[in-house]
Amino acid sequence: MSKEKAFEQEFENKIENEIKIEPRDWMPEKYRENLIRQISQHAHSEVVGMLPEANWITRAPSLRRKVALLAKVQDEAGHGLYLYSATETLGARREDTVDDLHEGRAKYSNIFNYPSVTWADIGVIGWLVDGAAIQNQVMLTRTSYGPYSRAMVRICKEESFHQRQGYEIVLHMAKGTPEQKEMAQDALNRWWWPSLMMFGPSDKDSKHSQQSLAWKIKRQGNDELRQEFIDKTVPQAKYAGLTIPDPDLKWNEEKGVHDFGEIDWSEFMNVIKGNGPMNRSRIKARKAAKENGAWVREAATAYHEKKMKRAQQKQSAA
Ligand code: FAQ
Repeated sequence: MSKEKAFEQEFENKIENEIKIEPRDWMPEKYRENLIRQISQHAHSEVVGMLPEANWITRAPSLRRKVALLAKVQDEAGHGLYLYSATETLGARREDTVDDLHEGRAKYSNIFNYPSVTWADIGVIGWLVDGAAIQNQVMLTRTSYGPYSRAMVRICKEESFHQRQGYEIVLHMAKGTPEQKEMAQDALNRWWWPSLMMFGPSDKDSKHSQQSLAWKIKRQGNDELRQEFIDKTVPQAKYAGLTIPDPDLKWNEEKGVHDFGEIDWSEFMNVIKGNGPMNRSRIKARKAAKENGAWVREAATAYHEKKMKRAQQKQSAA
């Protein structure tokens, strides 16, 4: 058996036996590339995802709400950092990954290209967007690549807190004044369908799913996760007294799941191609953050270099 074949066999055995692939292990080039694609796009989603919520930090209706929102937005930054670090363990350079986002070569979640226009949107983002993120990411704690799987364990714990804080805002508004309830319903109307799109295209149109499932990068298909999310969320909407904006939504007694209406995939394609309501504004904000933070990176590099030089001098003097 050639050396390459033996490595391949060992890799396949590990996948088969649920043994994590670690950064120094041999892996097929396509496995590495697919992971960098998925993890970096996930990282970009976390970082771009800070923007619609950050929009409301200064206008949060109470100190308690402000503290929770601040903590949530900071958590998302942390998630982005763990995930960028995970791509670095695969040989990607952070500068290149970030440039890919800024130059439109990399995608990020469709959902963050919609505006957050009222306070109720912050509740609905936590409830639905973090809810969908958890639904998708719990399976990723069992992904075959070690650093990604370990990052996902912590991320999921934090996302659960985010989902709770969002649903609490929604409940509060839905049980509040008629105006507040109307705001909550309006936010649900606008975020429902884009949230369902977060799970990606239908399995039959998903170009990466088959291989990603075989390599256990993904552990469940897009449609299965979407269905589970709908089945969990419908009773939550009912409990809040809100209506899911889908006239075709109904319980299917035979299958034990909810049937739901047609998703507008042309809207999804349009948004992920860069033509959603907020795409340009989101990338502009990320580019500005990079430019405005240049002095911090320079100062940190200068400090690090000075520290290294001192350590070297000390070592050669000893
Ligand atoms: N948006 O073949 P598939 C969050 C692209 S984190 C944009 O099915 P795959 C936290 C896909 O990249 C949310 N593009 O792809 C938070 C591919 O294009 P490519 C992000 C999408 O990878 C909450 C093409 O379509 N979560 O919300 C989307 O097997 C609140 C074909 O699709 C993750 O990234 C989409 N929704 O399955 C932060 C989780 N869906 O790359 C702040 C990890 C698909 O060939 C506030 N990622 N595309 O050019 C995954 O699990 C997978 O990547 C999927 C897509 C399931 C998203």
